[in-house]
Amino acid sequence: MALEYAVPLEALVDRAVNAFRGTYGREPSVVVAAPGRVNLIGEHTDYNDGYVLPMAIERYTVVAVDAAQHDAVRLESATMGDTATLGLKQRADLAEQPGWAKYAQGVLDALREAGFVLKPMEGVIDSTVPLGGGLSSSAALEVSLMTAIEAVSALAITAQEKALLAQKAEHKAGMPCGVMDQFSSALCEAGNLMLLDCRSLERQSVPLADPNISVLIINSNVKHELTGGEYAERRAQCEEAAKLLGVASLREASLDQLAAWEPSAPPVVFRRARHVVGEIARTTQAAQALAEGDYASVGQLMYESHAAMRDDFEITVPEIDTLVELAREIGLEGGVYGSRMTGGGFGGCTVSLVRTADAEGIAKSIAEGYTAQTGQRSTQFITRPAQGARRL
Ligand code: GAF
Repeated sequence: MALEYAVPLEALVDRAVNAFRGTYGREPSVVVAAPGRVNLIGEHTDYNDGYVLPMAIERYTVVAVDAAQHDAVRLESATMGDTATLGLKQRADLAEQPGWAKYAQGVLDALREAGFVLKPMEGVIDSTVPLGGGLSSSAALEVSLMTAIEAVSALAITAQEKALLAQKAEHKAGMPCGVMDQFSSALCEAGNLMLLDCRSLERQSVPLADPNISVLIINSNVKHELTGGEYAERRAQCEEAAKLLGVASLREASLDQLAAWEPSAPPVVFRRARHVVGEIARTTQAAQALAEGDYASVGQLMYESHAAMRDDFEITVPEIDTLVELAREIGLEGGVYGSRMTGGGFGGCTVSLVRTADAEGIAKSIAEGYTAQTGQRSTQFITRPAQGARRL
């Protein structure tokens, strides 16, 4: 079987609740879930005030917790098999803590700095979101933990506020991300993609109801931590381009303006800007085409997006390019409308729009071609657009 099937959310919840009982000897009072996301198109546009078109995926992080008598937040990760003890009133020393603790501590710090009073609690985290795969495992952790804290500490907080605070938490963990991932995990709706205007924060639902169309995610299993520096470098280059163009953000720049600027522009900064300005336009066009059921046009825009990420933004890796080429070779006749890398880059996953009846065969053929050409193994799954964070 080429396609991997999801652990159902109910089974993941059972796992987390059982782990809670095993560790703490009582029932959790609060259980929440927050999903990962896949971005159909609109990459590295969020921090340029542009548009993104993500959807939540049927892969979740579940947090089972209860209030506690001590003065900290204690969390066990069933996925990683380790435990973090985090400071409520001040930051814990993270040197002795597992790697994921920096995101959890970021959540506590962001909430505290926003003026919320947090109660001590203890709990278990379990997840089916692949780690380091460009599917927002860190946003799922931040948003699920914040949703659990919201319930235990009885905070009055809107979903949008939660997404913005979760973004702050990620910044505190050393990753200067935009708003897309946390908005997706906190606010996406089942059955819909979310066209998010990252300048005004206005959201539009774009339904994906056609049963003949599926979203196929293929994990190259090439992992890369975006706290490594390349992401921050891309962001700085975009800011430099906006400054040189005399605009507040690349959202304000047009392709004509770029063409006039090209002869005097620093070449690398120019190419970064060309990706972003083109990608913002492609994203609104893709949302429109998707709403009209014009999947061939959506697919074409996905291929163009991938080429721009590969050649102008330089955030793909050879393994990811191979996955997209294998999809392209299958083509429309074989049931592939389009394919591109999704997420921050330097590894992770591709997202492809495919005909449902052909999905299994497409996944198998790409997986075999990938192993033959790279010697690596991919994992692949299909998902419908899932529901954002909620208390269960
Ligand atoms: C990462 C970031 F967290 C997002 O904000 C976004 O910039 C994305 O990379 C690229 O589109 O997932």
